Amino acid sequence: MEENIKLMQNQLSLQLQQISNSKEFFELQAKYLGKSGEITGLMKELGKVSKEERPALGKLINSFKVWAENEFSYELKKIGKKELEEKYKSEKIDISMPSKSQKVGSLHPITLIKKEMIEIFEGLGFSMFEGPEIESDYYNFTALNVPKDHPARDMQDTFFINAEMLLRTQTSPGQIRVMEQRKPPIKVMVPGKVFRSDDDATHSPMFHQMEGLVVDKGLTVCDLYGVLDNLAKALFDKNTKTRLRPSFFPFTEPSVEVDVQCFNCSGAGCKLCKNTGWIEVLGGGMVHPNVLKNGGIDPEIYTGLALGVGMDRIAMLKYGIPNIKLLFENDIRLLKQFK
Ligand code: 2U9
Repeated sequence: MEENIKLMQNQLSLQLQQISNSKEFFELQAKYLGKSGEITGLMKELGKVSKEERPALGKLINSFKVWAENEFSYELKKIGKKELEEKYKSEKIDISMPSKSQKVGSLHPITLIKKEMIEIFEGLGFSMFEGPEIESDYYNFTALNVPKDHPARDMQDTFFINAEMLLRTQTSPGQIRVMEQRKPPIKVMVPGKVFRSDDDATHSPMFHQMEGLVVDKGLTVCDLYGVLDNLAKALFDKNTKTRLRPSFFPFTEPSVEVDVQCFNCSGAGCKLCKNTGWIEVLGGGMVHPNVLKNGGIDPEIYTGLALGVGMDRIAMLKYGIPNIKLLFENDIRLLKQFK
């Protein structure tokens, strides 16, 4: 048996030198040190030898096993290092190769218009306020001089959550909150999502508004016109002609709607302006004294001007989008046109 062990050791020594990859290494390791490997086999045979021989032989097998384990561990390190070097060599990066082009996303048309409007309002000295999308009946209607029996409160127009809470139908409740919190002079823009039960090619149950409010001493309709005209010119073209038409909103008196001369036909009349030469883009007015009072501001001392604009409508007009639903379908064919 002693002879056998020596032979086995010489054989293993030779075989270890011949190993060229980790697959061969693990095969050889299993052959000797595995559960049914050669060295394990020697241990089993030990049971067959006489009691006298057993201790010395056991010691020999054990030291052979320790030697083999050391050799294998040394060899594994060598093989691992060699294979890693080969891997690095084969995976060398050629920095002169052209890189793979990365697909770059684009901003949504509503985001583009919102950013543009924020910049325009900032340029006119407005700061930004964002109110909650879930509002109380008080902030959305009562404080804005919309009486209890006004048609705007109708279930058909408003998404009520319960008798007291609803999804805001305009961003105006935000301006009431601003008036409650700050003293004039106030100059604030309130952008955000609004909700109305309305659904056709130009109306969506969720759309986006930007509203503005200015409260100070001595503001008049001239200031209102100045802000509206500046805004329309900044949004469309600096030479855009604007006109005001009288209108009605419960929260402003007087109230106006703002048209711009059709940018498609320069006023001659076309399909876009329905042959009128004008396109409605904004609404506005002088803040109703009741609304100022509800915001904690004395209408005998201060006056206010306010305006509202549908950002979806502006995006549709500016980018020639025929149906509002196209803005909310996330169709990549539309979105990638805004790179
Ligand atoms: C306060 C006082 C007055 C906001 C105003 C409009 C006129 C307006 C429409 C534009 C298109 C709504 O999205 S739209 O359909 N808005 O015409 N909005 S005045 O007036 C306010 C707001 C807050 C405290």
